[in-house]
This record gives sequence, C-alpha cells and structure tokens, in this order.
Amino acid sequence: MKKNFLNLGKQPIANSFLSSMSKNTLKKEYFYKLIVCFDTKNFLVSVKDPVNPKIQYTDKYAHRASESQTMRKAFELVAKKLQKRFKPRKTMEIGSNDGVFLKNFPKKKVIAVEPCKNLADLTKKKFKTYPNFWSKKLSKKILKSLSKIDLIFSSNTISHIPNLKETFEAINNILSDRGVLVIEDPSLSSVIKTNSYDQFYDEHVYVFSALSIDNIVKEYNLKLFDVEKISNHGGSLRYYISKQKNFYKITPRLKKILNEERKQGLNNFTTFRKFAKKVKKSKRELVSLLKKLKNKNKKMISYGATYKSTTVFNYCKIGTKFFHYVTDTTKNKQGKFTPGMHIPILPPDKGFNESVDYAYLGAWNFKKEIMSKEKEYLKRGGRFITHVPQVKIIR
Ligand code: JHZ
Repeated sequence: MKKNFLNLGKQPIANSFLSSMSKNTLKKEYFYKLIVCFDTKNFLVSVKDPVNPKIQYTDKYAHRASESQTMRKAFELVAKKLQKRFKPRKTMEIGSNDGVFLKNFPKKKVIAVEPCKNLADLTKKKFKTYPNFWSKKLSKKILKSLSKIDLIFSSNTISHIPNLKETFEAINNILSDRGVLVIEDPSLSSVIKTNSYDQFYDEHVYVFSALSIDNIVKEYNLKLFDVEKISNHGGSLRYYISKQKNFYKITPRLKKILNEERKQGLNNFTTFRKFAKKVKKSKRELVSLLKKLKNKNKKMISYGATYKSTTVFNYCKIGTKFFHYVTDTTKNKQGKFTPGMHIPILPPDKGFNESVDYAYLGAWNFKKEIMSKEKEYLKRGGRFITHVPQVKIIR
C-alpha cells in the first residue's frame, strides 16, 4: 500500500529554465503537485504522480554531468574500477548524458543510450549512441546487431524512469549471463539523515534504498549481490545486480547495509512522517534566516542553479525578493530564469563578486569543491548559507 508522507506543493519541471519572462513563456510554464509516498510492501519511496518523461527529457535538457571536477573524477574512477573487476567485452550506459563516464572506455567497446537529442548529438561523434528512451523495443533493436552486454551502467537515471517493469525487463533481455548491471542513485538513508528534501523533484521519481532495490529487482528475475556507499551527490549507493542464476555471491557489505537501513527504519512509515516534520521546520528556519539578513540589507545570491534548488525555492517561495540572482557555470543555464520562481541566472564571473555578502549553496553536494574554489570570497568575509543537514551560515 502506498502512503503519502510529504507534500512539497506546486512545482515546475526542475529542468525548465525559462529563456525569457515574456507573457507567452510564463503562460506555458508547466506545474504539477509534488507529493512523495512510501510503499509499505516493497519499501519504495516515490513521487506520487510522475510527470510524463517526454516533457522532461527534451532537446533542451540542461544538466551536464561533467560540469564539476568532483564528478569528472568520480566517473573516471568508477570506469577504471568496473573494467578491472568485471572485464566487460562490451559496456552500455543508460542515460549517458555528455559521455563523462563512457569516455573512459575504448570507443569501440561502448554503446550509449540517451533520450535527450542535444546530449545524444554531443556523443554520437565519439561512440555509438542511441537517441532513445530505454525500452524493451530498444533492447531488441540493439540485440539485432550486437551480442548480449556484460556491463550495463546507469548513474542517476534508473531513479528517473517511472516504468520500472519496462526498464528491468529490457535490461534482463540484453544482459549477458555473466553480465552485471551497476546503478548509482542518491540514497534514501542519506536524504533522511541530512534532511535533503530537495532530492525530491520531478526527475527523481524514486529515491532508492538497498532494501527497496533488493525487493524490486527480484520481481524481474534479477539479484542484488553487492552495494557500495559513495559520496556522489550528498550520499549515494552503487548497486551491483546480476541475473538470478549467476555466480556472484551476496557480499557481507550488502548484508551490513541492509541491516543498517532496517535499523534506521527505512522499512517503516513512522520514519517518513518524522522526516516530513523536519522538512517543515527546515523551511521555517531558512525563510526566517533570509528575512533576517535581508532586513540587515545584506546582498544575497544563490550558488549553482541546481534542480534541487528548484524544489527549495518553490516550496519555500524564495524568489528575487531574497536572491538578486543565481550563478552557474553551465553555459546553457546562463541568461535564463529559474523554474517557477524566475530568478535570473548569471555566469559566475558576472555575478560572484565583491558585492555579494551571502551565497545560498544550491549545489551543497559540491560544498568541498566550492569552498576550496572560493577561498578568496570566504577570506574577505563572504559567507555561504545551506539547509543541509540543517539551516546554517557556513563560516
Ligand atoms: P548538480 C542534476 O541535478 C539533475 P542538480 C539530475 N536529475 C540528477 O539526478 C543530478 O544532477 C545528478 C553548477 N556549479 O550536479 C553546475 C557551479 O555553478 O548538483 C550545475 O548546474 N559552480 C540528472 O542540478 C550545478 O551547479 C561550481 O563550482 O541538482 C550542480 O548541479 C560547481 C561545482 C557546480 O545537480
């Protein structure tokens, strides 16, 4: 049974950065109700009414996975590690974005699946790219020209696809008998621990736990045999999944993590009700801090036009009343306006200067990278604000 626990209100598509503030553009802006629920049967946490993927993953898709140094390094390391551990003859990535992972493999040994045309266009010159949504039809098409795949990788994508049945059945079609599916997604455990409710937005249809993945993959004749905690995006899990009949043994660290999650109560609705209360408190505290600083005439901006901050801004109703603008290094976000609250986005060299007193960390998941990059700002008394794990000024 699915039980609702969190209502984050009316939200726009997190990726729909507006190119103008014309009446026509504003009229077309799409909103949906962001309600999050827990399934008492398989322990899966999901968005109650997912948005149609066709309006999310278009040729205007903004996120570039290689935009941060942290993630470029992380993808390079995992690519090396998986090649060493599984020695795949062929690797396929579902949701290959700008190719930041696959570029670490020999070109001829990879295939990419990427439904956003602008991104698929970027990688098709480098390696075989299918500009399609992942589906059983596509798995069959690929199998016409290729043998089964030994390594399927998917980072921050499976949690984005509403139809898990289609997804896993298509994976089962194409995975070789010795093959391994490796998935990375934000971990529910970290979201609850760090009160990072902004990990919920239209694209994050699911926030997985090892408990829920273990239950789900079984339904599709697959087996979760290993899991690894990784620091990506504020705390993620990397799941290792194979065909049931395969020889991979269940690892002690999987057993340990499943136990930790049970202890944390990720199989219990009460945990999520408590979390929802903390989320409301976080909203009150953030708005009150921003009001206090505004009354002191401090100049405030936001750092990183993340999808996550779309949730925070629209849930807390934070707009240009508080933030003069948002800075972001991604070229195709610059000059645009944030979804729903319409804060202008500037390149950092135009916006992140001496006039700024406080910068809200929209990209709190890159706190370490940003702190080391912005030493001068901190030295001259500039301060960051975060809501993770609690609302505070970072000194
Ligand atoms: P970042 C996206 O979420 C969307 P977002 C997606 N749904 C998902 O799951 C995760 O990624 C993985 C900028 N930046 O990665 C770059 C600076 O400006 O946290 C990015 O626009 N300066 C696929 O958007 C943004 O911040 C910097 O120094 O929540 C970070 O976005 C750095 C380091 C980043 O993901």
